[in-house]
Amino acid sequence: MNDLDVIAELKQAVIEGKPERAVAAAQQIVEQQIDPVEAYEQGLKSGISEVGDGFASGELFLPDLVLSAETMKAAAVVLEAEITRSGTKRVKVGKVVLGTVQGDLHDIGKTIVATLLTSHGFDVVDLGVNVSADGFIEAVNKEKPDVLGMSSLLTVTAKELQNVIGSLKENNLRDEIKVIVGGGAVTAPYAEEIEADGYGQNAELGVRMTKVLLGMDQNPLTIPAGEKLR
Ligand code: B1M
Repeated sequence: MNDLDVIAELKQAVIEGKPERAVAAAQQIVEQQIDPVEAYEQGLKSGISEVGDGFASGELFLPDLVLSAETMKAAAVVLEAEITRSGTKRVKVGKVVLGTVQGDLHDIGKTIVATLLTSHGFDVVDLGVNVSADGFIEAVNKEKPDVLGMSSLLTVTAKELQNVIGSLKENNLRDEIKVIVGGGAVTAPYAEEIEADGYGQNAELGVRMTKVLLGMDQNPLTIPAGEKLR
């Protein structure tokens, strides 16, 4: 299979909820040395987005969503291992505490952001999903990260991002760290409104934004318009 065909097969396996097929396609992607981040976005993310659209329009149901999500996670393990393996081995460049906000159980996007940050040399503390404002504050106090990253996929949980930023201020921690937000429920204008320091539309842009915030990437031209907030 050529590169495009194998990515298309990965996407189709997610849409149809076939874990074995998805894992086999992911392994083939690794064998053919196709960029695993590209395969993640064009295969896995694109496939699960179609399933999400089908769910939103009422053509698909929760069990379909669950099956496709499980399929995506099975194949993601293979691609994430390759992203980690091929990541540059270097001295740690900064520390990031990361989690999905309270009330939100979506972990797939947050996990790929964690993997990509790790492969770029960041020390990542992944708090998981459904993390309360107190949970984030406790972790910031304990880990003393350079950056706090938060993910939100649900419209109803997006306000939690603002809540956590408020808690950081109340605890006199806001000036100590940079805050970056992302996930399907977040947009660049919303990130700006809640006074986050940065927004990542996808995992790669999230990593780039993290580097910009820490002064490692000085070139504003590398950040598409609207994504550089401060
Ligand atoms: Co849910 N879900 N879901 N879901 N789900 C959405 C988000 C939804 C848009 C589907 C739809 O209706 N079209 C909809 C939300 C509507 C809304 O609020 N606007 C929805 C709903 C309604 C629900 C439930 C309420 C359904 C129900 O029970 N009736 C329920 C809520 C549960 C809860 O959280 N409390 C629910 C449950 C689930 C499953 C458990 C079945 C499953 C999640 C499994 C899991 O994560 N372990 C699931 C899934 C899979 C989805 C969709 C289809 C896919 C999400 C995903 O994994 N995308 C989603 C529709 C969609 O997104 N198109 C949907 C792939 C992932 C790689 O992308 O997470 O966006 P994403 O991450 C990206 C970027 O956003 C960015 O980088 C990643 C890589 O590019 N990014 C960051 C993410 N975080 C970042 C942080 C950063 C920077 C970048 O810096 C810190």
